[in-house]
Amino acid sequence: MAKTSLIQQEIGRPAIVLAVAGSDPTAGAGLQADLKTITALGGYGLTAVTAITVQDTRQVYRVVPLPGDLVAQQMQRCLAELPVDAIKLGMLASREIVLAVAALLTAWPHIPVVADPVLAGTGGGTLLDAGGREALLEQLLPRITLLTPNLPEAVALSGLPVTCQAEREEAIRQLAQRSGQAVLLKGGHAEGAMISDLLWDGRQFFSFTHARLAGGPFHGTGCTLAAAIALYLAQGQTLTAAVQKGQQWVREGMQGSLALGKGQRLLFAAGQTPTVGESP
Ligand code: PXL
Repeated sequence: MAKTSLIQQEIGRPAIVLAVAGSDPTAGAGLQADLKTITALGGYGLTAVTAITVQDTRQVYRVVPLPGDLVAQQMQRCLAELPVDAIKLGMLASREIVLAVAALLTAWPHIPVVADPVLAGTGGGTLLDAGGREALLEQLLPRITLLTPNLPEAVALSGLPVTCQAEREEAIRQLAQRSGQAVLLKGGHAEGAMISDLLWDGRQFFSFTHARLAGGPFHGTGCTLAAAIALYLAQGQTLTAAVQKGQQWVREGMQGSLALGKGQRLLFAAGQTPTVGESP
């Protein structure tokens, strides 16, 4: 069970995170991963669905975005009634949804927003159209507290290469200029036994290096990380602590992950690994 958080001790309720994301029927990524993470870490998760995906652990077969105003309405009702401490944005699917979310967020300027700029699934499939990318850069980024691109997403969004540390810092600076705030560039897509994630907190760079875990590919690591960081920020942690603790949570999920299907492994929280028989 998660320890009682600072906010829970101070105001007598769990931290509340509003997750805005697509539905993934395997529950390894998307809204389901967000909700599982927020709950497991002692928070209360609210959800606004952006799209329905059809997928298994091997690939994405279909994506149906919901109307932008429907997404914004779901968020609006939650934000107007409940004391939301942080917002996590995942797959936004279409330009229309990006614009609706960006417009809505201007009415809630003080809530931290962690955005995972989901462009494609681990198993392929376009999860944000080209018009959506442009809207994300121009309309949504200025309202983001922390953007968490992986290397391909950083290239697609910044238009810059990210093969070495200096290039990565430059791409982060470019994106940070637009968001005005923090960027966590996840290095897992590069080759090598060590993975280096680079955080720009708005003032300086922090490098987090960890050994690559064998046994991938893993499904939903990006969603899980962003949801965990949002939850830790909601609980009152500093940005660097939230990132470090979020990385630890994803690592535990990867270490306990299960090959339940025929494709990517599904994260499973350590400590909950089945005790009967061997995990598959
Ligand atoms: O991991 C990116 C992602 C985000 N959101 C949804 C997804 C995926 C990947 O498949 O399905 C709904």
